[in-house]
Amino acid sequence: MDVRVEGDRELVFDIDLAQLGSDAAYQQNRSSDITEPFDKVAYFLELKRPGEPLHWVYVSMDAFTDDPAKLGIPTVENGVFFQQPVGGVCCTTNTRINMAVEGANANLEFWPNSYGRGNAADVPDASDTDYDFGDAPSPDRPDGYGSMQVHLTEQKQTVFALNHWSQGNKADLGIGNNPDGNADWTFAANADIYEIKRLRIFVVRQTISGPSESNPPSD
Ligand SMILES: [Ca+2]
Ligand SMILES: [Ca+2]
Repeated sequence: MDVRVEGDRELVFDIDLAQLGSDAAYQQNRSSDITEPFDKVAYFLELKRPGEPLHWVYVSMDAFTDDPAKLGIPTVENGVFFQQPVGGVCCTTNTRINMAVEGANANLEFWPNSYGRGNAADVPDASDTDYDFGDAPSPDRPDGYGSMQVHLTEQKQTVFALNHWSQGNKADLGIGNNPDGNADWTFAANADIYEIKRLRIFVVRQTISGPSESNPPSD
């Protein structure tokens, strides 16, 4: 596929997921340095298991907020809560998972709450009985399990999932649908299988029309 940078990309957060815990420390937090408006946002997750190549997924999408601070890991303190569709999604990965798309639709499940299996947001074709791309955050458990998931909606494909980050190396973490359990990695408790786990989050300003920004960072 045609992958090229269309526009100007600026780092907002750089997060070593090995450092996760009840107090998520970011290696870089530039959210207060982002002063110009942006059109797109992008998430770049790299995971490496011992003895295997580094795997990555890069997904960009139409900006769903104008506040860069709201692009980070959802907590009660930062008020990040997005349960909604997003458009203009481009996704590339070096895994074998088929999720290369341009201009697709995705849906976000970003919240700090615990959640149930019900398809509370009526995401098309999501399940009421499985943890998947349509689940139900619990209003009475706001400081709960936590979900940070991007899903390709029509493809029923988890792009990436980071759940239960307060558990640090027993957080749930994966690219694509989990082949061995809940598709959205709920209860996988597997973050410790990765020796490298790094999430970078960007804002992007598109400068030319055409295929959307879909090229991961090269460093
Ligand atoms: Ca569900
Ligand atoms: Ca889910």
